[in-house]
Amino acid sequence: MLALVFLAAVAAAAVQNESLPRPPAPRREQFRVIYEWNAIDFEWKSPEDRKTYLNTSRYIPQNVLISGINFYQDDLFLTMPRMLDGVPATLATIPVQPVDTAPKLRPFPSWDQNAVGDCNALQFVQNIEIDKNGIMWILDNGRVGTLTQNPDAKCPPSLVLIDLKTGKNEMERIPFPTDVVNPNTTYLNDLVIDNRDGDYAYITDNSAVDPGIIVFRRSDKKSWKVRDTQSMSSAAEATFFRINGTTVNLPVNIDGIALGPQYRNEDGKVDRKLYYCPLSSFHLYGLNVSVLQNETLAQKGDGALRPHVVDLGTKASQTDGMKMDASGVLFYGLIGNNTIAEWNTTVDFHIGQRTIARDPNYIQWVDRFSFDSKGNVYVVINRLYNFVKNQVSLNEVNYRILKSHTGSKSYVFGEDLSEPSVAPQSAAAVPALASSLALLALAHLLA
Ligand SMILES: *[C@@H]1O[C@H](CO)[C@@H](O)[C@H](O)[C@H]1NC(C)=O
Ligand SMILES: *[C@@H]1O[C@H](CO)[C@@H](O)[C@H](O)[C@H]1NC(C)=O
Ligand SMILES: *[C@@H]1O[C@H](CO)[C@@H](O)[C@H](O)[C@H]1NC(C)=O
Ligand SMILES: *[C@@H]1O[C@H](CO)[C@@H](O)[C@H](O)[C@H]1NC(C)=O
Ligand SMILES: *[C@@H]1O[C@H](CO)[C@@H](O)[C@H](O)[C@H]1NC(C)=O
Ligand SMILES: *[C@@H]1O[C@H](CO)[C@@H](O)[C@H](O)[C@H]1NC(C)=O
Ligand SMILES: CC(=O)N[C@H]1CO[C@H](CO)[C@@H](O)[C@@H]1O
Repeated sequence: MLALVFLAAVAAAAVQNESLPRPPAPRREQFRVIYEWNAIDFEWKSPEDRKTYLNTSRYIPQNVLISGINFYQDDLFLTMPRMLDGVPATLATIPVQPVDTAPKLRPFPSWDQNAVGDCNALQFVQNIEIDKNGIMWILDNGRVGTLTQNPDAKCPPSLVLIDLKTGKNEMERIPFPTDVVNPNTTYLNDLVIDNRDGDYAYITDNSAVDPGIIVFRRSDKKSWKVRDTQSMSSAAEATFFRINGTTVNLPVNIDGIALGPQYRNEDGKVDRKLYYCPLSSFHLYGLNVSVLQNETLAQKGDGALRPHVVDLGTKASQTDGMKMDASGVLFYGLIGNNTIAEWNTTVDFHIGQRTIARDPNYIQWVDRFSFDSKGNVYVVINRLYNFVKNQVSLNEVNYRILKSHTGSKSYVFGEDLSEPSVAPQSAAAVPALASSLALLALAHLLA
């Protein structure tokens, strides 16, 4: 019998300033906890295997952190970046119909294809994306132990593609050229896929020394990197994270990334907006994707992107992962506020942000979001602050997946010109209001 766990939160937004137009408040179902784990365990080949892995420190339970999440049909995928030693698999799947609130993870595509040091296998996966054609795009950093004294660039940083439609789960590995992606310093963090004009991936590289967005075009497997120091670097004002009684100082560069629906610009050309933010920043930035697709910009070096970047405004706190739905609504976390928020991109960012869930006990570091095909949004909560401080306690719940029905589907299905027909908001000269967060009523329900 499945014990579904509680949770809650709410947001009936009172319109505080009648002179500012606001969209009707969408009715949001409450978030529920559908999975929760103290520690991540796996479906082992045999009980002896588990013992051996434990015995040889190839499985250290407190070092396995869930980060990314994605759906394909009835499969749910999770990523476990190998920031520390003892992470036996970096990509895995769990059943979508939960029979257990803490299911064991099945390595994907297989145990062998998660072997550390085998460059035909996956090494370090922080995030994946699944496009509208059923292709899984896996970001493999190649370098493991990023939080240890001795990070080890075992294999070339690569994109790994799997055509999930075939059911064969064959991996196509495409290493990045070292002049675009430095294997010793890169940190391939998150990506969005644009299935137009030959299939593009836009990837955040939150390298401490050379942050940027890597553009990859699948049709000719070319890649290039664009940089903008001002919008892609951590901001000194935002490196401290205070959450659940813990403070961490993390100066982390460009991290979360989201892609808006298609729109037609003034010249009649079709474009999309890309949104991103450094983890350690209160700002959200945007630019037109057509700019990224122009590889001559990468050759022009730092500064070339600057005129095209728009600072959309500030959020109440820092954001790790974020995700856009097909109609242009952005879902994101506000880490220091234990909050999940949304922004309808047709409304100015300064006034359009809303809290949809807030809970100090259940929302402790929002990492990544995903949509399934049934109109649900899922959120990974992973208490990353405990992980980086090496204070994970296996006596507490450390990882949760929350779910809410929003009726939306992923931005990967947003290549539909009927919505929205006008360009989404750029930064407008509206004075920054105190974020709507402070105005919202909260409720905590136990079911
Ligand atoms: C690992 O297993 C071997 C043999 O089974 C045993 O001798 C050794 O003590 C074990 N090591 C640890 C750390 O448990
Ligand atoms: C990465 O580090 C290794 C070992 O220090 C070095 O041999 C290699 O040239 C470096 N690669 C790049 C692209 O800097
Ligand atoms: C992005 O495209 C829109 C629509 O064409 C245009 O109004 C805007 O100026 C562009 N933004 C930048 C920063 O170039
Ligand atoms: C690409 O950018 C260059 C400037 O770096 C510009 O001259 C060129 O027109 C752009 N190409 C397209 C297709 O926008
Ligand atoms: C949200 O968190 C930030 C710190 O990240 C804090 O300064 C701010 O007061 C919080 N706002 C609310 C409404 O809780
Ligand atoms: C977003 O705002 C527009 C009005 O600006 C509204 O028509 C649309 O329904 C809103 N979308 C959602 C999901 O609330
Ligand atoms: C200081 C503080 O808020 N501690 C809380 C951290 O989270 C755990 C688990 O939810 C709570 O039990 C603590 O009270």
